[in-house]
Amino acid sequence: MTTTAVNSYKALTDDSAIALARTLDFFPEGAKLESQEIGDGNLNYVFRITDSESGKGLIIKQALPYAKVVGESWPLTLKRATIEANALRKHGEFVPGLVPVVYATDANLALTVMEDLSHLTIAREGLIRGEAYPNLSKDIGEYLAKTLFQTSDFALHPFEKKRLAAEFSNPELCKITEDLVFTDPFFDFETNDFEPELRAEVEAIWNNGPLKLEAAKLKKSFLTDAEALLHGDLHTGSIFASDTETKVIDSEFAFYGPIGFDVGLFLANLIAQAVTREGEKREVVLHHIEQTWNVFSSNFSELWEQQGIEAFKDTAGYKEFVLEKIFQDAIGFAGCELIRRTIGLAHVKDLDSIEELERRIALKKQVLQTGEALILKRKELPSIAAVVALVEEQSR
Ligand code: SR1
Ligand code: MG
Repeated sequence: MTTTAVNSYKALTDDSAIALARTLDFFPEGAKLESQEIGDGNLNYVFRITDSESGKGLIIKQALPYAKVVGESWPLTLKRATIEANALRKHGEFVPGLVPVVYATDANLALTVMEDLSHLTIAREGLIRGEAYPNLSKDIGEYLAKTLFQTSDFALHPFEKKRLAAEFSNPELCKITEDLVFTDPFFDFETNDFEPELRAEVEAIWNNGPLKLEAAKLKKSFLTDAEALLHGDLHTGSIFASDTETKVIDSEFAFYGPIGFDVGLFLANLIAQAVTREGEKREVVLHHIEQTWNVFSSNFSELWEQQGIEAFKDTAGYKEFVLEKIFQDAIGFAGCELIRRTIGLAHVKDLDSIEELERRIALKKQVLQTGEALILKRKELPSIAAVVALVEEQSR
């Protein structure tokens, strides 16, 4: 299947989603099709179409012309559907087993038709229920290394890299991140959302000059460091998982940005999960944090040695310099993500679903402190083990 026929934009319903699915060369003629809207994200509708006899299914994702999380008062480009489909396809060239197959797209209807992954669970949901997902960090470490290295100047001809950077120009979605991750939580802006019990800690952030200076530097890196084609929103809600499989979805925020951003977002969301756990179950997530970085850096290093095209690739210390920058950026971005997921517009269920107020507030204060420490100490932390030790220190 390729691009479907030209249509003008109209929000899909269950009936029109089924009608559209029938036009694709996927289900047998006359199949009894059912549709269910299963989207639980902030921005889109997601229809699962299934053949009730065979159980075979596909997903039709439609971008809405506004952000669902806020409503029609926040208009949002439909071009993000094309960005998402093209990013899935581009990343799929390097990690075919770790992203869904895209069957068809329609730019006018802002649709992406893709592989049904309903046999898997959104990693955030499973992790909240206490799942371990033994392959998660190995798979995401590999996903990060391969997608980011192969779309960078270390692997691509400069003309091709700049062509891709132009193709994936994504100003509106980047603006969401620039505001919600890097700006609003550091000021008294009305998009912020936090419990009154956190006001003293939040005001301390707004008044912390050295912290704001480091946040400004990280924002500048996000704005200007066009290093690789990022996923752009790699939190645990953008990943489907089981004990044996991992698939990265939802790449509508894709753009050319700093490599450490994808790494840091994933690490932050693991940290936000780890703090809610105790004992062995916590160890599992702490191990995922270490393993993500270790698998990423060893795969990236191997790709550098075997496939790197940079003239300076064998210059002593250059690879180490590049990996050190990625590490420090990742830790700083992780700090920003932890702060915004606690006091900004879009929270994480890992923390918000804790019913007991006293425990929820205590953990949120801890997450804020961890976020601040990661931002401020990112250049002093010598290893991922030191990051895990810092997370543990904040829990005491
Ligand atoms: C208005 S969108 C809010 C958040 O949801 C997305 O998944 C991104 O993380 C964004 O910051
Ligand atoms: Mg998303």
